[in-house]
This record gives sequence, structure tokens and C-alpha cells, in this order.
Amino acid sequence: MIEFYQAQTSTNSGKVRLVLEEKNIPYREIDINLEKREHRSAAYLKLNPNGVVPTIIHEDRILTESSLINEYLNEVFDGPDLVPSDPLLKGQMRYWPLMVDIKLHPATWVITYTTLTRPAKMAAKSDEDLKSEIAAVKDLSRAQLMMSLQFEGVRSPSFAAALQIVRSSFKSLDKALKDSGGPWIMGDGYSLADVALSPWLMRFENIMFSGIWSDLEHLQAWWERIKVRPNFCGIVSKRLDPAVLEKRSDRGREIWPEVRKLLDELQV
Ligand SMILES: N[C@@H](CCC(=O)N[C@@H](CS)C(=O)NCC(=O)O)C(=O)O
Repeated sequence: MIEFYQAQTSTNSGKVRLVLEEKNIPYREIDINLEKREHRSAAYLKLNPNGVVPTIIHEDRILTESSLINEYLNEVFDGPDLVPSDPLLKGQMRYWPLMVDIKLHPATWVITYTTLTRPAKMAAKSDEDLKSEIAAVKDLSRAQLMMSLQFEGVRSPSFAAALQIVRSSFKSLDKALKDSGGPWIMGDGYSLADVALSPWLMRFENIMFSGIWSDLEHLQAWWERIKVRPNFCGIVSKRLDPAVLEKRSDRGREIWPEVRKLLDELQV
């Protein structure tokens, strides 16, 4: 049995849950509530010193980093092999989880902060309180970024840069799907590359931003195939209250027209 420390809507937790479901691995979810900052509690930091989700414990072994957890689960458990055996294909497959970790995830954080976190904070606190709260963030580059997103929103240059990264990542995925011939990123076999990308499309679809890729036909067709796979039930926690996702959609719907306009201006 895997002890799975996760947040119910977290993208990186979704990556791991997709593999647990795909390989039919028994697991028990332990909720880490990010809004309540449970990921920074002393007890959780002992498991995951970076203070992020997910973390797994398997037979007393602790593992962090979603892409590495997925490699581990794939090797240790029976079920479909999600990593190609050919060394070249394996290297090419691993490009995608790496790209997600270093590019797509940080850019998505910027867009999610602006769409969901920013209005929630604005409703709860005065500008002065928000400034003091952000100034207290220890990571200086993170604090600068939050200050700009909080007070400039979609007009922050960091928002435009993030949107550009997301759009160009999806264009490169569309091309890869065209080149592989599908149905999956690596061709015939569903792999950790498909797993790694799926939660990000889910996040953007949930906040009503699927217009970012709706003109990319190979990507769109792949996404429709992904959504009818049996393991898709793991993209978010099965215990998630659907009202949480509905509230997010409402927030995204409000700013989408501004985002659409920016996308057109960026011409990516
Ligand atoms: N590279 C890490 C990233 C983990 C990560 O940033 N998780 C997010 C949720 S999707 C998180 O815990 N965020 C809380 C925070 O950064 O304070 C992984 O892939 O596991």
C-alpha cells in the first residue's frame, strides 16, 4: 500500500495519481491542505524538506518529486510499462516530464496565482496587508513576482511571459503528436510523457482557458483521448468536492476575455 501525501487538485499530485490508477497500485490518500499551509508544517517538512506535494511512502521508503516518484512506481510495480525500453525513445520520452518540471509548472503557477489566488487574497485583505504579507516571503524573486501579479494582474509582464511559455509548450506538444502519429506522445504506447502533461491541460480547462490550445488539432484530439482513459479518474482526488472546481471555473471565466486578447497580441 502506498501512503500518498497529496493535495486534491494539485497538478503534481495528479501526475502521480494517474500512474497509481494506470498500474492499479493500492494507495491511501493523505490530504495536505495547501491553503491551510499544511505543506509547511514541521511534521510534513520531515517527509518533504521542500515543503511541496506530492510525497509517497512505500514500505517505509520516502520519495519526493512527482517525476521521480512516477519512475519509481513504474519500475517497482507490475502493470503497463510506461517507459519505452529503447534507450533513444526513453531519452526522448523523458524530455516531457523534464520540460513540465522546469517550464510548464512554473508558468502555470503564475497563471493560477493571477486567476485564483489573487482575487481570493484581494477579497480577504487590504492592499496594505497584502503588501506586508508578500514582503515577508523569504524567497526574494518569488516575493517580487507575487507583488507584480497581485497588483498588476493580467497586465503584469510576468503574466505575459508565462502565457507565452504555456502557449509555446502546447505548440511543441502539438507538433510532437503530429510527428509521432499518435495516439500518444511517443506513438503507440501511453507513457510517462502523456502522464506528465495531462494535469496541466486539466488545470487550464478547469479555469476555462482551453482556448489556449483549441486551434491545435493534434493536441485537442490527444486531450479528448486522454479524458476517456480509465486512469483519468486520478487526475484529481476522487474525494474532491465538485463545487471547488466550479468556483475555479467562475473565476477563470471572468478574466478569460482579457487573457484571450493578450494571447492575440503576443502572436505565439
Ligand atoms: N517539482 C515538484 C514540484 C511540487 C510542487 O510545487 N507542488 C505544488 C502543488 S502542484 C506545491 O506543493 N505547492 C505549494 C508551494 O509551493 O507552496 C514535484 O514535481 O513534485
